[in-house]
Amino acid sequence: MASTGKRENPNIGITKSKRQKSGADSDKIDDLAASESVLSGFKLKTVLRDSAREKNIFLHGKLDDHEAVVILEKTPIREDTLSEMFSGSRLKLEMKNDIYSTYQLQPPAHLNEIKTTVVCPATEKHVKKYLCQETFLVEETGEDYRSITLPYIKSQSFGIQWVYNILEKKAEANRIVYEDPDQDVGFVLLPDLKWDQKQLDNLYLIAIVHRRDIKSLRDLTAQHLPLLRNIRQKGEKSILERYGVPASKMRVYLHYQPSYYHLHVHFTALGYDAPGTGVERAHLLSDVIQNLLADPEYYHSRSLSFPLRADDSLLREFKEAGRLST
Ligand code: M7G
Repeated sequence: MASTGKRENPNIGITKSKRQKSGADSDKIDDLAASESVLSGFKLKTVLRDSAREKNIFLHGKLDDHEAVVILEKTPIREDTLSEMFSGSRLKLEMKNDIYSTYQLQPPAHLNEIKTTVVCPATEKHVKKYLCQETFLVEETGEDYRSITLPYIKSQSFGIQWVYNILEKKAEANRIVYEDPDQDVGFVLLPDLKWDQKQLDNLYLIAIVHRRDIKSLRDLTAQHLPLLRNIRQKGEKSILERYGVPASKMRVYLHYQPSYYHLHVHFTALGYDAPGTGVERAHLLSDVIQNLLADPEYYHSRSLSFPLRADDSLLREFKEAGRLST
């Protein structure tokens, strides 16, 4: 994995005044202390997906009688922890042969943490999202969007209460990296759920717009150019200032289809193979801006391709409308 910079711990440099300004103390939902034993009652039903290479596992089960998805993920080893790792760990020899030997290294607990994400209560859609499945590419015309996709997302999409909680400072207020409060071109920039902020190699932030009337890329027209340019300029500047990562080391893009229909932009480290960066789903913000400059209605009229999972009901809608080539 390519390194994005030398500052290994991005939390360094977050000043107390910045934390206070973002309203951390008034945050009620982020009650971290109360969550310590939250997983002790988890009852596993199925393993949705696991990967030895990515060192993660996605589980579906029950937590206090609610459906729950739990994601466990081993995090990368940080260079700035190596000396403590070598001096403070137990080393158990597994085998030795000539010049070769392998060990089990047992580091202190705080260097051996597992990033854990809990979705509870989880909907059936959450469970399906993480289930490993065959996917199919759909080519959606502007007309398909209006007649098939739009009615579907109005009835079926994931809730976006978490987005409103962020915009209203009811959750994650202490994690905000930058905010432009303007209700037209403003946004909130903060670490994505997927990033533990322990190292820059897998840097992942999202910019969530204050406007509530833009569902996705499909709604964008030239009138949104000031908003998009603002996100790009101020997002890149804030990430440079906070983490020391320049724009040339970042991938800034939108997903189509997104999971959550409230406009947001992904900022990921260029060297990080983040989920959803393939050409069938990611649209670079710089390309989006260029396309809208060339044609103000580009995203209303153009066909856009995206993958859908085998059991996605939107796929069924496209099939029933005869819009899926087999
Ligand atoms: P997307 O393109 O709508 O869907 O991106 P995807 O999840 O299929 O990529 C939404 C982004 O928001 C993803 O990168 C999520 O990891 C992130 N995200 C989702 N939730 C529920 C939260 C949350 O509660 N807090 C934060 N900070 N990020 C979230």
